[in-house]
Formats: sequence, C-alpha cells, structure tokens
Amino acid sequence: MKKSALIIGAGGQDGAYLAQFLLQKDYKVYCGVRRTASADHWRFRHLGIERDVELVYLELAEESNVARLVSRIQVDEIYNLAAQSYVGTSFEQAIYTAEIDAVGVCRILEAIRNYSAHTRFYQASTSEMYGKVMEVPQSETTPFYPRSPYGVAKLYGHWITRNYREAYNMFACSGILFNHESPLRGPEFVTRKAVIGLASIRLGRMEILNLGNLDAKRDWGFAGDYVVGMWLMLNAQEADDYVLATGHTRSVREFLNAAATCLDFELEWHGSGESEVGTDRKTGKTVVAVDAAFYRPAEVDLLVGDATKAHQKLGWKPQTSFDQLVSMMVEAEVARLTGPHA
Ligand code: NAP
Ligand code: F7E
Repeated sequence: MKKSALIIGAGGQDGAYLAQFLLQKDYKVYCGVRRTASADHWRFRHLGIERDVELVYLELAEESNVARLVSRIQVDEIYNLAAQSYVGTSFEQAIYTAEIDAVGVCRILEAIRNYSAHTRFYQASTSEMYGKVMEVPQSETTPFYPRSPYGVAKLYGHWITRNYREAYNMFACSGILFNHESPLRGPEFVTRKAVIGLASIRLGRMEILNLGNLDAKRDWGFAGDYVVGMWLMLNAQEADDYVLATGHTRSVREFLNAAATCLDFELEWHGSGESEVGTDRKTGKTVVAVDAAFYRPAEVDLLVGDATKAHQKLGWKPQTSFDQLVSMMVEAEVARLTGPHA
C-alpha cells in the first residue's frame, strides 16, 4: 500500500526538498503550511512539485488544529520541520520562539499519542543546541549548551521527543542537523545573503554587502542530502537520535571567498573586527564590510559535527561537497537575478 506522510513546515527549505524526495518514493504527501495572504509556495514551484502535493493548513500555535489534522489523515510518518528558525530573531521574539519551537513539538506528540499512535515522528533538532561547544567535533553524546532562545527552545523539543519515545514507546526520532543550505535557503541566512549580495554586486545592482561576525565557523552541507537522512531515521528498525553533518567547518569569511571566486572576484581582507573590509583585488573596490548591527547578543563560534553514527547505522553520508554547494547556490542566484522573472 502507498505510504503517507505529513510534513509540518513544508513551505520552508527542508520541507520542499523532503516533499520532492517522498514523492519520488511514491508517498502520498500532505504539506502542512500556514495560511498567508500571499499564498506563494515558491519553493514547490521551483522544484516543480506544486501540483503533486496536497496542501493542508496547519498552525503549530493552534492545538486543536494540529489534533484534528493528525486524527483525520492517519499518516505513516510525520516530519516536524516547522519553526521560527532564525537565530537572530529569536533574541527579539523569545516567547513566540518557545511557543512554536518548544511547546509546538509537544502539541504534535500529544496529537499522535491520542489519535494516531501508529504514526512515526521526526523532530528537527539542531546543532544550535551545542552552542558554546563542550567538545570538538560534536556527536550525539556531546553535552548541550545553547546560546540563543532558539537553541534553548529546540532543546525542549529534542528532549520532549525523547521523553515520549521512552514514556509511551512511540517511534519518535530527533535529527540533530548541522547547517544545511541550498538555492532554496531563506534570504536572511548568511550563505544565501552572501550569495545574493555578491551576485548583485557583480551585476552592478548593489555596492557593498554588509555582514556581522565573519569569524563564526559552521559545518555547511546541502539540504537535499539531509532530507534523505530524515527519511532513513523514520525507516530504521528502531527509533533513535542522530547527528547529520559533513565533518568539515569553515568560517563565514571562507564561505565569502568561495562564493566570490565563483563570481570572478578575488577578495582581499584588511582590518579586523568592525573595521574589517573585503576588497576586490582586481578593482580595489570594497565589496564586503562589517556592520555590528548583525552581531548577535551571544554567538556560537564553532560548529563541526561527527555523523559516524548515522553513517554506521543508517548508511547516510553527505553527497555534495562544500565547493559544489557554493557553486550551485551562486549559479541559481545569477539565474534568478537575470531570468525572466527578475
Ligand atoms: P525554514 O526554511 O525557516 O522553514 C520553516 C518552516 O516552518 C516555514 O515553512 C514556516 O512557515 C514554518 N513555520 C514557522 N512557524 C510556524 C507555525 N507557527 N506553524 C506552522 N508552520 C510554521 O527552515 P528550514 O531551514 O527548512 O529548517 C527546517 C527545520 O529544521 C526547522 O525546524 C529548523 O529550525 C531546523 N533546522 C534547520 C537547519 C538548517 O541548517 N536549515 C539545521 C538544523 C535544524 P512560513 O513559510 O509560513 O514562514
Ligand atoms: O548564521 C554569522 C552569524 O543565520 C550563521 C539556522 O538554519 O543553522 C542556522 O542558524 C553564522 C552566525 O545560521 C551575518 O552570526 C555573520 O554565526 O546563517 P545563519 P545559524 O545561526 O547558524 C542552525 C543549525 C539552525 O538550526 C538554524 O535554524 O553567520 N553571520 N553575518 C551572519 N548571519 C546572518 N544571518 N546574517 C549576517 O549578516
């Protein structure tokens, strides 16, 4: 019989790639999205799947909405990808972030427990839970030390998932995913912001790209690879928690260098801290500048994951290299900026 899945937060980056992946596996896919005035599901359109999924309205703040939907559709798998996912915003909207990223998870677990006990559950946990890291690299056994309201809220989501697994024998898994990016990444996250900025400068539509902390280091992979890991977790023999990561870390500055090279800039760095600038060696023009407005009240300096467990138990490995990821993002951005809908 055809399997079925509900993706909560399907309109985001991961939701779109996961929907595409599950459709390829011949699932019936329900895409839980919020009702918005624009109703623009541009990521589904980008992947050409807008007619193949069934859209259902789902607001994670609304308990009865979650319960009714989970009870009605009786799917095999539920993937919770919904979140206020922007770390910077979580410092300004800490309570809302907790409402959705923490309590929201419990609303789904309660709905499954009460109305759809056979359903397997995936929770989108995050490397932000490691925050001020207690060891390098970070694995499933590394102690957590979140550094933002986002990280703190996600930690509740992580533990409540584990608690329902242990207390009620539910098939509930957390994927502790390190940063993963793509051409479908939201424009405010640093990789996409950098690519939009540098491509716009190359096309003469922008002068300078302003960014915050260039020293932060992240383990960046391709989102398309990571959704495969989510599915493998829910289709394993036993429910468990897994790190998904590439095992390589790079600074924001290194990401900028790689993206700039794809656009035929040669960045040279001068100064430090708030005075640091990146200039193009060929023209001498300043292309990147630091603006302290983008600094965070508390920063996560270094993340690098150890995905050995996912490799050994699920057979998961990232397929896309850092350089492939960067050039994929740059190419997509240039096409967007110069295409018919630009
Ligand atoms: P994203 O692009 O920001 O997508 C998040 C989705 O959640 C959006 O579609 C958003 O809807 C939806 N959402 C937000 N609040 C909601 C609410 N109250 N009710 C229902 N839906 C709501 O994030 P992503 O990069 O795809 O990440 C997916 C998940 O993995 C998130 O939980 C994120 O925290 C987590 N995560 C991401 C990464 C990463 O590097 N990408 C790493 C680790 C964990 P709208 O489109 O209407 O805003
Ligand atoms: O920042 C620095 C910033 O916003 C990365 C989310 O998907 O991954 C993501 O969270 C780093 C930080 O991602 C700018 O300070 C410098 O150190 O792209 P980001 P994030 O905070 O790592 C985790 C795993 C998640 O779970 C989250 O949902 O880059 N940075 N200058 C900047 N960041 C932004 N956004 N904008 C800047 O101008």
